[in-house]
Amino acid sequence: MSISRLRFTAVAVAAIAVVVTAATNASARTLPSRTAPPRAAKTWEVKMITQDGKQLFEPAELTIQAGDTVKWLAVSGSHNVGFWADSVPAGAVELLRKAMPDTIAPLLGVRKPIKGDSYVVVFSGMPKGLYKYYCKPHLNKMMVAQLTIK
Ligand SMILES: [Cu+2]
Repeated sequence: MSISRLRFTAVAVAAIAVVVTAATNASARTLPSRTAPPRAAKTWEVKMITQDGKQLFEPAELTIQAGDTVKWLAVSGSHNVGFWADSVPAGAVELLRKAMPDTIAPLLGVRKPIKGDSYVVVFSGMPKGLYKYYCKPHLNKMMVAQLTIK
């Protein structure tokens, strides 16, 4: 074998070693996210506010995980929480109907006029996706918001 042929072989072996090392590192990097344990369920707070002539949910967009709880807290004004049956993921309506306490209509909770009161829903076993909701008394003022279960 000539010197140049030996050099070529050495370079080729080194190149293969680099590729194998890179591939091993890549799989090592992605491993933790695949094996990460599910976190404990959380409780999130969404404020229901009337302020300066406006009515709003704060935050208006929230991302949670299935099993989490959302507590809508009355801060000012009188509000409620309602979901649109056609604006939640497939299969969510029946689960949501069972999970919502004190409803005055399908998927519509009672009003909470007293500061400090809250309306609480546990999103246990709910399908992933987008859940749009509203406050019935202030729907004409666009008091709307959304939850994402990821
Ligand atoms: Cu409202």
